Amino acid sequence: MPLDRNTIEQLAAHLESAELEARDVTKITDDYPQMDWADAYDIQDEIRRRKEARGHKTVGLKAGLTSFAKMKQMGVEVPCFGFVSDYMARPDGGEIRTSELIHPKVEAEICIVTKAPLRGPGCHVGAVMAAIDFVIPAVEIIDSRYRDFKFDLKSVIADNTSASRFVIGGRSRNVEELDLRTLGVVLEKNGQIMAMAAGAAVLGHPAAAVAMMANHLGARGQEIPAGSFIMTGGVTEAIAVQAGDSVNVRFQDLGSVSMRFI
Ligand code: OOG
Ligand code: MG
Repeated sequence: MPLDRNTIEQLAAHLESAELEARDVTKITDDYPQMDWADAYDIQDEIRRRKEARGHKTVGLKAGLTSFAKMKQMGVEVPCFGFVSDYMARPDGGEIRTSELIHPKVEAEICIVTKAPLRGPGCHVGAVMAAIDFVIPAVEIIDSRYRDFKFDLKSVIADNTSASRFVIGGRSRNVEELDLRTLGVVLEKNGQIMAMAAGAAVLGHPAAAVAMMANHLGARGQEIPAGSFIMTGGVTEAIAVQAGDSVNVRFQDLGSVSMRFI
């Protein structure tokens, strides 16, 4: 852990202010090239602590960069993990204010809610399947705080994996009713199909992203509690949006999730 506690806290304040003020910043590894993975997650944990101390509830966990399409788009090869807070949630069919954001992009995500805790090491797809209470679709609106959405993995982890807004919608289903690998997803913007994929785009199986998350948290002495809402990561590349755009994502067997950007 090359960064001392003071620097971790300073960088967390720096990145969280950029988020809350919708202002872009240069990537932090430019100034702290020596920072390591633990530092990056420590900065993210400090951002979470700051939000919770102000009364914001952490309402979900997210895996990011879990599909090849996303890894290729962002030029990285390893998934990352973050969280979402209560104030980031927007209703299905609702409006999202672009003036509160820097350069938003939308992602289609297959999500799960757990009914049992998951703790690594050794967590696998089978353990995750047994712990799924239900499956529900969502659209994540990511908004990197880094200029032009350009970052490396450590910088984006520190920036809470670009978490910004999310919309849960459609309908929930029991996992036994679905094949998470072949579950089709069609992402439309202004009525035009922008991207499509199946669940297997996420690490071969969306539950693999959750197993990876449990193993990652286990290495940090943490677990995924029962009752957690977890986004498994965008199945396609992320699509840029601006004021005036309407987005609708159709999920096979799970209904659709839509929103309008104003
Ligand atoms: C990082 C967050 C990626 C996903 O679903 O892949 C993410 C980014 O691309 O800005 O949330
Ligand atoms: Mg995402």
